[in-house]
Amino acid sequence: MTKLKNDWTLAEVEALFALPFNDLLFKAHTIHRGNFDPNAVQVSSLLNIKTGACPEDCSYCSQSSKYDTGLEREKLMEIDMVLKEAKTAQDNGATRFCMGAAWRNPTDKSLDKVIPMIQGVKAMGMETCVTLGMLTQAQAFTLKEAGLDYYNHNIDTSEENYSNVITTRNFQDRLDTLESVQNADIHVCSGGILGLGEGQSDRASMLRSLANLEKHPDSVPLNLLVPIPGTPFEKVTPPSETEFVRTIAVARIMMPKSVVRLSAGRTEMGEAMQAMCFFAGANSIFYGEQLLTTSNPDTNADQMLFKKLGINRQSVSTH
Ligand code: SAM
Ligand code: DTB
Ligand code: SF4
Repeated sequence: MTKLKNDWTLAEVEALFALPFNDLLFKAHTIHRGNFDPNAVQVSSLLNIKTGACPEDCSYCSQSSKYDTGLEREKLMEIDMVLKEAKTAQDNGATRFCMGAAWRNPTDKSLDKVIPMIQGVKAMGMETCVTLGMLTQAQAFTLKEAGLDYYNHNIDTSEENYSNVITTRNFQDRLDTLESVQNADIHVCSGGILGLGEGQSDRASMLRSLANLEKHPDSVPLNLLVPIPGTPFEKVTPPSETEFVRTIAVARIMMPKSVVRLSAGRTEMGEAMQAMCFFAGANSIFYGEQLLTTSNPDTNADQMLFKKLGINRQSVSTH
């Protein structure tokens, strides 16, 4: 198999962003079609297993203890409840269950409590994903042994914009965890958020950091910021719709075999916008009425949208 390109220069990525919209979309869709069934979209469901009181200061997040967002903190969820939610997600057609915790990093003790959750969800026949913050190499190996399929850890924005968004950790901390996850041979899920006050060259730089990892992330979630009252980014101007679609298209071109997820922010997107994202190369969504702490489109609306577009809900694989 030919090696996927991971030596992108910023100028090369910016040149993709600068293409006329139709040329960019045609290029991205052609690559999409060459690698995936263009009518298949993978669906993942999310569950927040530990809510709020996070010591990090991520300026977009409802769960940071630094901002008064009115969110009620909750301790780690009981396993029975987690498995009940996973069953509901599976009955609704999700093939992957992603459990998130508002931690800077898990302690070994808390990780021990998450492991039976992973094993329980896996035993139900679903793919498992967790997002628990920064990991040590040993913790990544422990998760691999527990049978974890995916670890989500977003780089969120460009290295250049990072300190405008988060000051309690740095960009390299994120890359270090991604390296530990890759070393443990767990599938990497890593992407970012659009609408964090970044410019186009930041978006190019963020995608460059993802595509220049030793191995492309298997899954690349691209979120549109869900503005949270009480956070510093409550009133940031969002990118235009075409700029969001452009970013999906550039991600598809740069990481042709990765699954690109149209993630948070879909409640603010109309059908045509979402359809354009699928055309540009998005082939996964979060499905179910709740993301972590905010809402997602209702499942009936998503089913109708898929029907209108002739999209099949299934696990996607490259060809
Ligand atoms: N605490 C862990 C961490 O930050 O890695 C895991 C949970 S954290 C909530 C998971 C991801 O959700 C973040 O990295 C960020 O990309 C995304 N996220 C959080 N708040 C968001 C928002 N308001 N809008 C869009 N995406 C958001
Ligand atoms: C990802 O990239 N987006 C998800 C998941 N990975 C963990 C989280 C979106 C959170 C949106 C805001 C909220 O619901 O709190
Ligand atoms: Fe904490 Fe994660 Fe929210 Fe940052 S994004 S404040 S690390 S829960």
